[in-house]
Amino acid sequence: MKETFSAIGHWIADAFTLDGFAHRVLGLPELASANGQAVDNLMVYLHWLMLALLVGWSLYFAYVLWRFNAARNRRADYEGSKSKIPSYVEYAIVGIEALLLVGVALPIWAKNVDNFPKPDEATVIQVMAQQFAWNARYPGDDGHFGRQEMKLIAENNVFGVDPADAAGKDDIQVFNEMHVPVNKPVLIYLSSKDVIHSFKLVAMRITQDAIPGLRIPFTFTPTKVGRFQIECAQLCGNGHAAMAGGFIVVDTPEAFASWLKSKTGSSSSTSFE
Ligand SMILES: [Cu+2]
Repeated sequence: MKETFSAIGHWIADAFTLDGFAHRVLGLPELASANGQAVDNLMVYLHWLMLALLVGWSLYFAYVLWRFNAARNRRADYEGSKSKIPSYVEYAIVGIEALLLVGVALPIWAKNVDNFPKPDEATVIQVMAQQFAWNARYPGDDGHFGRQEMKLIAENNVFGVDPADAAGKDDIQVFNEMHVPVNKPVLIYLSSKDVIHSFKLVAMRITQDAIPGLRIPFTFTPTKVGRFQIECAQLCGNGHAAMAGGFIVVDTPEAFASWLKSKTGSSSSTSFE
């Protein structure tokens, strides 16, 4: 009996740690990136606040039902309560919410849109979304993307690659499955060839809209080897759901190197493997 109580006590204590609350109580999906921890923590802080409000308001509601019931109050009081406490409580809640927004949420966002890794310290990928799939391009062994030009873009050349440029000879182009090495920042330059799509990787806690005509950088650092589904987070047409056919495969550095080697020379201006 004593052990049961102690086990339950431990479970409850653990459920109220940051990680325990995120996964046992909120059931957040698996986290597989370094940048995602801050997002999960924010989720937990928000829900702790919501929980405190739920408990607080419920207690207050019960108190009011008791304090102002008909048996205790035969005649209506037209003055009502003059207490300042409700205002103070409201100010405190607004203060906590402002703190979460300005002190926690904005810094996370600012860091994610401002602190990009240097290209030579990251896995750099160009991603071109289309109805209804993902094209991806790697710079190959030389670390340089070949020349690209808008007017060269065609049905079978979504990145507008110039076949005459030698720097593009070892570029790699893949369709719907991109590999990255674990524990190294990934820097993606995202665009779209037709409508607005959105590159969502739940496990990495990353979502970025893909907008035709723009090349938008975003970054994440994968921390777990595995195969993670990419979803399109903007309704982009009648085949929208098919965009969940995109995957990021996080490899060990060795597995990534051999994958890259196996694909070298695949950029020959086709969008399909
Ligand atoms: Cu889409």
